[in-house]
Amino acid sequence: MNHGDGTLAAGAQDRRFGPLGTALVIIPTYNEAENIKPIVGRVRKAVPEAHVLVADDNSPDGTGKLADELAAEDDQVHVLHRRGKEGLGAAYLAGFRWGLERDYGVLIEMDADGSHQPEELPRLLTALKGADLVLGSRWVPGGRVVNWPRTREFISRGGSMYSRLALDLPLRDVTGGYRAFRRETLEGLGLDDVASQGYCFQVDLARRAVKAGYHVVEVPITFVEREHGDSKMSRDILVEALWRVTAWGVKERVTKITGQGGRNRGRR
Ligand SMILES: Nc1nc2c(ncn2[C@@H]2O[C@H](COP(=O)(O)OP(=O)(O)O)[C@@H](O)[C@H]2O)c(=O)[nH]1
Ligand SMILES: [Mg+2]
Repeated sequence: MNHGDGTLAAGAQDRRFGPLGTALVIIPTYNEAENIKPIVGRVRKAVPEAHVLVADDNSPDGTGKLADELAAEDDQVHVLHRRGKEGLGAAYLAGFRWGLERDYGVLIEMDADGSHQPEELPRLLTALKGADLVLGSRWVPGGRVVNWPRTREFISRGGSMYSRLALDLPLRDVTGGYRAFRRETLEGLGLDDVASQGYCFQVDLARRAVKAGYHVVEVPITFVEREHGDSKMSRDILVEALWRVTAWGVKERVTKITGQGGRNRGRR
């Protein structure tokens, strides 16, 4: 479903969507000392009404302490200190829980390293006015990556294409981590049994949203490779994504053949 403006959409359309409410930008961090202050500053400037939650896994480089300094001087900045490194997925789940327990209407995923430009947040939020979930997308017309090594681009494009085909998803960027959810969408995804991490976590949420019939829209973004600090991407993260996506794909096909359930079962 191409909207002609570079976006792709999945799920029910022609629905009425309620007002958005206050947004919480969740930024998971592990060793992002050089990045955390600039990125939070850019978010606060780009969307002054939004709040920020830094979900830090007790970074040895002191990122959590720097985030505390920001929170001390700005009551729209919050910090969730976690015990130790448990992966991106676990940090987001804890951040979502924190936000859902409070009065936020929108929960946003964003990296700390500058790859997701806070200046593009208003475009994600505008799209969310007519959607349940907005994906910042590198692989729709108008989306692009800057300074990414060829191998990373190849892996990312390949991962999205494989997920799209294996899981029958009408989406181009399935592994991206720049996303805006309405509160109701997250509440409807059944987060309690999400066990996946890394890229797989992002594929898992996208797939749950599409299967549940939510209206998912992709908005083109410019993804800029980090200048400071190191990527936490690892071979383990890739292997996990590959086997989980394959297992989900096989399970869906078996379910279809045996006639138990099917697509768009459940909500809406
Ligand atoms: N809290 C937390 N954040 C993490 C963890 N792993 C990665 N991150 C953060 O998730 C974001 C994306 O990670 P990054 O290493 O840039 O992955 P890449 O962009 O795929 O290379 C960054 O803000 C990281 O600091 C983790 O185990 N715990
Ligand atoms: Mg990164």
